[in-house]
Amino acid sequence: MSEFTLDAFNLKGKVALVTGASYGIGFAIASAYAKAGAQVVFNDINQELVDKGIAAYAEEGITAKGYVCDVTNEEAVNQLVATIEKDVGGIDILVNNAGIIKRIPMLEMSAADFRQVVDVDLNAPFIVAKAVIPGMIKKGHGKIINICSMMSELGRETVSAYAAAKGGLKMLTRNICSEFGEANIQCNGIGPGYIATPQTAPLRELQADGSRHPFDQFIISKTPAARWGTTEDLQGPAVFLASDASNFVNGHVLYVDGGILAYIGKQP
Ligand code: NAP
Ligand code: GCO
Repeated sequence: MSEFTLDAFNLKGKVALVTGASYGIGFAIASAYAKAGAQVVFNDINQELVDKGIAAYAEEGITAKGYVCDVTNEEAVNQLVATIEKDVGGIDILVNNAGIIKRIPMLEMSAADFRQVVDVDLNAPFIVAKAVIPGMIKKGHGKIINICSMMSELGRETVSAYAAAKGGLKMLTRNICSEFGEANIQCNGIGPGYIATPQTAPLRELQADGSRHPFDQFIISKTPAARWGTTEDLQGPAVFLASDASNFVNGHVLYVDGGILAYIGKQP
């Protein structure tokens, strides 16, 4: 048996594509990958965000390559992957992170809004994975990590489209595992709990009287850790799932939620 070393967790020589990674969770994961030795490439929806992202990575001492690409546009995604393969090399690690949410009561939500959320949060991970997998098969290995959610397991009012998409993303994760495990491609999910990013800022806004947002207080009561997660909380799990240390972990969603899914909630 070969001796275990911490080298199992390093990403030296690997090319990692993280979608929607100018800031937020994607930025934190990509930064951790760079610190673990990977060459980071990322995309975002417009040049302004990409430029801001490149500058933010540079402030961390990271030379990241950024590209403009709407992940819902299959032609643009195929072009993105071809450009990365030419500019940097074949992609070893893909994190499907780009995502949106629309918090609208179901009976007030238009079909167009529902479709837009599903397009970004579910159809796009399919499109990007489909573009990247052939190169991974040629390389003889690959890691795909889909950013799922508490809503891959739970519902709540106003997030019908998001929960449907993230539930589907959990099953897409299992299907990619099933279809490409033999090609030595591991596909897993990360299910963040409630993380303090721009996406959840509306749920944490202070009230006019200076009190905490009711939803903020609710999440604190539902989380054994009694706090919101930070993007840094996701870095170690993301490096683990991108590294050789997880080569026999496949089709799994790793919930990084401070214990929410295990807990009935603090008695009021
Ligand atoms: P965020 O702050 O909204 O960042 C999402 C990123 O994806 C943004 O840069 C966004 O660009 C980009 N994006 C959106 N649509 C895109 C498209 N069509 N093509 C390319 N890029 C696109 O979100 P976050 O909180 O960091 O979350 C990142 C991922 O984690 C999402 O999939 C989210 O569902 C998931 N998640 C978040 C939490 C949480 O509590 N924050 C918990 C569980 C899961 P724009 O700025 O232009 O929108
Ligand atoms: C919401 C939140 C959540 C988080 C995350 C939880 O409105 O309930 O935005 O959906 O974004 O997905 O894991």
